[in-house]
Amino acid sequence: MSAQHDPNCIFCKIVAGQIPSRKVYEDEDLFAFHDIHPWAPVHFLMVPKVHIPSMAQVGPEHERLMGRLLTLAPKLAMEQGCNPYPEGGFRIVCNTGQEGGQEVHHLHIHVIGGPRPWAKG
Ligand code: D5M
Repeated sequence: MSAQHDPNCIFCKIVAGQIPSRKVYEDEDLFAFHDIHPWAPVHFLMVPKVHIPSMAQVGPEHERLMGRLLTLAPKLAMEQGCNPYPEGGFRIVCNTGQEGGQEVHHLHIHVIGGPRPWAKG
């Protein structure tokens, strides 16, 4: 792992293939995989490959990366079985910090959808 990765981070290990995941998507900057504890019919996570602890550390140098992340999310949501807007749709959640409910400190967005009711939210 390079300096841009944290050897103790579980999501860095997933990106590096050191921990198995159910991969949804991968390119040079981004990685997406199914959440291990889904609370909706569609529930996957999208992460930048580079280790950024949370949204709180995002800066101007990440504008393109964050733009790509959010632009890709709707496409993957549809591919993963979310129904089309407006009857369908999806939810994007980005827990940030302890009070934001963040458990894994590698920036990630949850993309959640499918027919309701969901287990949570
Ligand atoms: O949520 C972190 C999310 O990460 C939580 O929904 C479980 C998920 N998780 C944790 N470990 C794994 C592995 N190994 N594979 C897939 N998903 C995982 P947050 O509270 O936003 O930090």
